Amino acid sequence: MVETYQPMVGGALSRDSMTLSQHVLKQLQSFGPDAQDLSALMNRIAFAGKLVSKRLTRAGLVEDALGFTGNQNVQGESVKKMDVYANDVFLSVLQQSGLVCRLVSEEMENIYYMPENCPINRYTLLYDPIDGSSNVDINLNVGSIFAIRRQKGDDEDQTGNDLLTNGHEQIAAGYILYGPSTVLVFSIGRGVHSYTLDPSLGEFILSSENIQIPTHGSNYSVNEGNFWQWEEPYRDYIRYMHRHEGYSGRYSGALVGDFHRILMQGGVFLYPGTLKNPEGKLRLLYESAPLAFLAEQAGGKATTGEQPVLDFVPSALHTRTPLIIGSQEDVALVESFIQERQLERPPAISKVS
Ligand code: AHM
Ligand code: MG
Repeated sequence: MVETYQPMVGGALSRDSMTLSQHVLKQLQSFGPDAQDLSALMNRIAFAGKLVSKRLTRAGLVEDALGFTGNQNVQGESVKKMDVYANDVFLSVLQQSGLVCRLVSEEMENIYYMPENCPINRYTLLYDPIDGSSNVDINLNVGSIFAIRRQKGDDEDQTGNDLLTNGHEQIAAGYILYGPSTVLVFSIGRGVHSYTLDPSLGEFILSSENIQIPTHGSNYSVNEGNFWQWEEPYRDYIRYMHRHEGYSGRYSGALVGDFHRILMQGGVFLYPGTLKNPEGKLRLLYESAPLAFLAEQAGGKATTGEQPVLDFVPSALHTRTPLIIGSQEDVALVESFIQERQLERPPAISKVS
């Protein structure tokens, strides 16, 4: 009888060789056209991440990688050269893919159409090419955030109105964290998984499967420099944190990095409204909603303080929302301060007819 060969390193090797696209197909349990599309799309996003990662790694050594462009984006923020580079990388990589018809980016005022792709496929990519741009010039972590939506209708008049819908319409969402290693975290609605870029292979390899946010963590992440610009409930919450043992403040200035810590270790990130920006700083479609999708997939929670982030319907492409996101218990603690103050408010006087 011929003996069947038994691999000696089977378990370890099959894990080390589980690439992103293989893993997407495994999750979808299908090789059908939709699964192939999503797998190919994720592969293109991963490729964009590799290009951005490569540029960031060598940013101090090449011309024109660091600093500002001198222009402002649609939100009135100064644009960095790396913002433009990363934005164009996503455009170029997706143009070639044939898979994406429309792109919405923090760096572009209007929807970017790729008409040649529209008859073939009707996916929309919404993305923040460089999240945490203030970290770029000092070699600290930054990220890219993305969400994928399936286009509703033909959008012939190019209004993009079907995008002004809630976050449950996202079919996939994730981020790439450019830190000591480059990590891609995403969900297609079947749990949250992370993949680490192995530079020697040039491949994202599965590194954590089915990530669950701990129900409680010790970290709270917020820009306390805005303390006097917040509404009272947020100030009460921070006073509470200062007076109780067991909490650590952690704020890197890049949402992706701060959220990643919370995803892995628990805690809460918050960006409340301020006097200057009553809706906060973070944009719904390509910052808050994708991370809320991940948080919920990982057993966590995300709210605007008034409603779940995923239920929020934006009025425009670049609408902002306050964001409170992370572990169930820690988000609930912030909410309890908001509700307490609401209870204290005098009841509205009903009109007597
Ligand atoms: P950006 O995408 O323009 O970099 O803005 C988003 C970033 C988040 O990563 C971060 O949480 C926040 O802005 C930091 O803002 P601030 O400097 O006001 O704390
Ligand atoms: Mg951003």
